[in-house]
Amino acid sequence: MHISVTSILITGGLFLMIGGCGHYSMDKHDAMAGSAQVTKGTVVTTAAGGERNYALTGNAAMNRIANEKTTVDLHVAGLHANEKHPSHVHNLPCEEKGGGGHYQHEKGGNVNAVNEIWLTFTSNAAGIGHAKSSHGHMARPDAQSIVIHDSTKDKARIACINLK
Ligand SMILES: [Cu+2]
Repeated sequence: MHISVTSILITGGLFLMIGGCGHYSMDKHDAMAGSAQVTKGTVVTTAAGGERNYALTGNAAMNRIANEKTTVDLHVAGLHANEKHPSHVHNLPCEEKGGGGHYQHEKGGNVNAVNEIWLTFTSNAAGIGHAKSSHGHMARPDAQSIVIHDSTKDKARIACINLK
């Protein structure tokens, strides 16, 4: 009984999507049909990072997936060996207030890796860092950048990635 009701709902939903998408652009159609929406960017060393002699490279991508899921991947090279770098999705573009504050699923909620999208990593012996984060929420448009902080106590913003 439960299954048949579900299939009716799914079937009805598909017809609505097909009907509603017919004359939209490909991108809109894909979004409505549930394909991942990808925003991505390359690592840019900030002025503060440059002052500390970092010349970082790398990239990141955020995937907003149907059924309220978000995954983020980060790759960075040019770091010192074996250092822990706090990294997070931030809520402004890199050019505005250095990326602003942390993006939060529930605004004003907990400051942790559940309510925020953290990509904190420890670099390997070659100074390369990777991080992956998966969340059961669809990130809002204000998930706009990723900030990589220094391993030092001041957590200076050494790199930023605009997700577009
Ligand atoms: Cu941060």
